[in-house]
Amino acid sequence: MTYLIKGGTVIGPTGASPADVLVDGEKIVALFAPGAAPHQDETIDATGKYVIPGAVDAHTHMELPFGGTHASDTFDTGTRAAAFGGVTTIVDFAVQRYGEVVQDGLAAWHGKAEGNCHIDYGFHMILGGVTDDSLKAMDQLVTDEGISSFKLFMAYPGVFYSDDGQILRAMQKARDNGAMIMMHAENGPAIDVLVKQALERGETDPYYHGVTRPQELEAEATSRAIWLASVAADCPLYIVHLSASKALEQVAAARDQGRNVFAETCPQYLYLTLEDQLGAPGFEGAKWVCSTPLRSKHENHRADLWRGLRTNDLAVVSTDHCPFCMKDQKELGLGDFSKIPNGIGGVEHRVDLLYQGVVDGKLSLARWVETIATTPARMFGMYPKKGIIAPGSDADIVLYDPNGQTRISAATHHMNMDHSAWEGWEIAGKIDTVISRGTVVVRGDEYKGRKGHGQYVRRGLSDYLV
Ligand code: DUC
Ligand code: ZN
Ligand code: ZN
Repeated sequence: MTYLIKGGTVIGPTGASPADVLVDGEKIVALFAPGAAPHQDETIDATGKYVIPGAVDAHTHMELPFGGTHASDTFDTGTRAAAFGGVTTIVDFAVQRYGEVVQDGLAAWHGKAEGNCHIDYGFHMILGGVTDDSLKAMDQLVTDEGISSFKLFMAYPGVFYSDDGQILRAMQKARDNGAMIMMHAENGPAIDVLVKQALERGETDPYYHGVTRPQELEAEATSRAIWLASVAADCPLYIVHLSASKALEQVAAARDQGRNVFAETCPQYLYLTLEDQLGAPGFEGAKWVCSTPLRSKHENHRADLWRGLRTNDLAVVSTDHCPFCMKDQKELGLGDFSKIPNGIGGVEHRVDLLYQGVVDGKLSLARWVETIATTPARMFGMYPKKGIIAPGSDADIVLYDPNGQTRISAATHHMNMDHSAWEGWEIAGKIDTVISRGTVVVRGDEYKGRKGHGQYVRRGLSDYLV
């Protein structure tokens, strides 16, 4: 089907301009000055709307096994919720557990996702064990499977943790095959000492999850990862879920030297705090137990992170979507914060929450689109198929109403969670229409998409390297 999206203002990484967008089948075929397009029988009226590329969430965890349970969104529920939030592509983390063959972990993730996704999806690979075999597998995944990024953990000893020697070996391999190393940068062994000491003092509430993961241990790990990448001949390095000022300083210093060091942050670190959320009365704070943790409102983290987004020291905003219900899941940590499954669900709200940053004067319109769509597509080898409104690109398009209003609540969200980290928040802007490869999947509050529409995206190497 061919149709024209008429009367809107197209926003891209270089700014805004009024334009009409011609879609043919699954692709964008042309952009026209307003009114200049040949007549089309089918049109979508975008008057008064921003026309932005479908958002790309490069960090989600559907069905992740964690802390004795599984993240509560399946690929079905999670990608449907993502579509409601203006997301047309996710990149989820396939998991190689310790001792498992990498390709078997990947096959398991394909098994979970295939036929169940409402929007397009790709995979990063979590390496739970760095061995000769998994290093070899990295080459095969880059060459044959469209997986060009690998996540390692400096945290969670005994679960996902890799030591410095293992990290260095994986970085050397990535340097050779062009892949990106994604790093969970927190000093896990030191955190485990602080956790044990806190529990011995009887400090068991969710608040202490934050206290026992101080920003120094994020900054130290970030710095160590940057040095290790330097030893690996400037292997491309991407720090995930950066939350703290001191960690940002490490990234900024490396970038000032022209290094291939990049970082993302997430909406929770831009808005929420250790005191107001993690420190909520009783067990309530469990809703916001995630790692890296929320930071203190008495320090400058949130302002520094917004600044980092403006200066591109933070290139991407992802969600680290990893939802757990309070009932039976977060509750596993009643009386012991270290047993609360780590994660916040937010795949549905990132586009709106970042638009609020535009309204608040913290981000330009162009930077909004760049950080939620264009740069993640470029960073992870999906551009220009994804992340841009341009001829030849997939017709992944969101009509966004800048004058609308969004109210967030567990009663109305579509994620499979019995609470919302953003309950009662009223924010500016509203998703109006979401188009995935030419098909309207959301119009207003109505769902028009279908399970199985989403296709696996084979990714190339990053085109964001300096
Ligand atoms: N952090 C989380 O909060 N959840 C899943 C894994 C992670 O690194
Ligand atoms: Zn992580
Ligand atoms: Zn994560």
